[in-house]
Amino acid sequence: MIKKVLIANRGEIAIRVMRTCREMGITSVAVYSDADRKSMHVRYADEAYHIGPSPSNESYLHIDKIIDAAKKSKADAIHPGYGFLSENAEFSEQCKKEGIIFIGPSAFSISTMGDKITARRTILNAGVPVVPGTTDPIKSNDNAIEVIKEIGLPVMIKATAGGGGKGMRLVQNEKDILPSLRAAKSEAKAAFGNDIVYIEKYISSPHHIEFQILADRHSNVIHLFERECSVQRRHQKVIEETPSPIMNPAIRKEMGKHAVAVARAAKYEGAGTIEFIVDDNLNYYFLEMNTRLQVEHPITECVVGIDLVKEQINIANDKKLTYTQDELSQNGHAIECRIYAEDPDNNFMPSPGLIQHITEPLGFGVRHDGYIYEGYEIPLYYDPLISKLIVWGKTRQETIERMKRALYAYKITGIKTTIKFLERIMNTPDFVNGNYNTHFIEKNKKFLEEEYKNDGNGKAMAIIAAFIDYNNRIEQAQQKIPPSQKINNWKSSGRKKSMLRL
Ligand code: MV4
Repeated sequence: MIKKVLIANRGEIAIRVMRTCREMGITSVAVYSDADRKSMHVRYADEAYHIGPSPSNESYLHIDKIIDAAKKSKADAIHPGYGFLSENAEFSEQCKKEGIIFIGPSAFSISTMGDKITARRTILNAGVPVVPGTTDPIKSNDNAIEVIKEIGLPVMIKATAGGGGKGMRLVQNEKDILPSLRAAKSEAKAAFGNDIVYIEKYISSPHHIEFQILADRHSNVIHLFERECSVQRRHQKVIEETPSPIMNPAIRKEMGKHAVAVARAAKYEGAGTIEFIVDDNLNYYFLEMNTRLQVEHPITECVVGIDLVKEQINIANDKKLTYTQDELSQNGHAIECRIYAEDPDNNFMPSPGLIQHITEPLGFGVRHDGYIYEGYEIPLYYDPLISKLIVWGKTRQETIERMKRALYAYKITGIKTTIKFLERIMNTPDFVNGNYNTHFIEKNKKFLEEEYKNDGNGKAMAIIAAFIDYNNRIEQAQQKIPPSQKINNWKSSGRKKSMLRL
């Protein structure tokens, strides 16, 4: 049984993992770099070990230093959080060799899904829809031209070692094929030391919808429904919500089954996420699998009522899942806003510096996962994410109103943050009526550049109209479903689900 966990991470996620450790009676061990001597995760832990200089390569990404700290502290397990070493197959393997439990999947699962061509092959064999395209590396210029003739333009050229948007090129015209191929290859070579690419049909204006899965070591695999992650800026997610406004029960069930099949095909264990792109007609395609706990996991926790870190630890302890798929349901709605130390009015320039004042939002339905405090100086070495505001509500509309209330109450001075940008999104008709895809921020650029003021003008009316539009659309979608399967998204108060899970 795990008694002591070293958290190989920093910031909000390190603290989030420590919270669950404390609930489970597990001792937590922090590691920290020079820049993080005064970080909250160090104070929050039961013990802390210095692992080196500020640059990640010499600290949080340094496998030997982290394993050393685990040995020194006599930790029996390591939780990698997200980012850093969380999807590093070698790290998972090293831990195993040293007799330390890695709270995450095997090196095999990580490398199968980390190589996108291998992932596509694996998934295709499991009968899951993948984006039409190649399952072999592109061998030459002629090969690329030949393949694109078959698939038809537009296409995406993607690096097999890529993911999250790196080493990717959209090709719309024939004359751009070879230059784009070259660019994708050299970008991939520089970023990953591997220039192998594959080609996919381009799905225009997609939604990004992902499924959370849990797999134990006893062949039980379940999914915890979807997260809608289409609100993003330059491949960085800004807002996530669940349930997805475009989903219906039939598609949800189908995609959930496919998500479970992907996890089984990868011989997965622990918590993982299957990403799909979904077009306006609800055609969906596997995109990639993330073999880690994700930033946006709390919205699933709120709506499904399960502590995902607790499940990760139980699974690492060889325990069986204590519930089946049929026992899970989505209760209400949750939205996460990511707060970055960036200036939304200056092209999202990073804004590190000293926190002069912080007032965190509180109250019913509000969860705040952060790590900054007054007098703390945000270092420039790491991710600019400073906190996540997660809000739960009975209905989508209530959740949006509650999020606006929480954003209004959230004050940070000393640095620039994205709080006001998030408020503008909450007051954008396309968001309010759930009518958005991955182009949302681009499409609403003008709107999102202006300060929102509720002065009873046309803007305020447009938002009210958007709420009405959304509710009507949901009502109509529900009416197409046989009454036996109806789930009521905005009047769940009558159902026997009394526990609010936050
Ligand atoms: C695509 C696509 C359209 N068609 N692949 C972006 C990040 C990486 N995970 C894959 N991405 C995309 N792949 C095909 N065949 C559009 C995107 C994409 C995107 C995907 C998810 C979330 C946001 C996105 C923003 C732009 C492009």
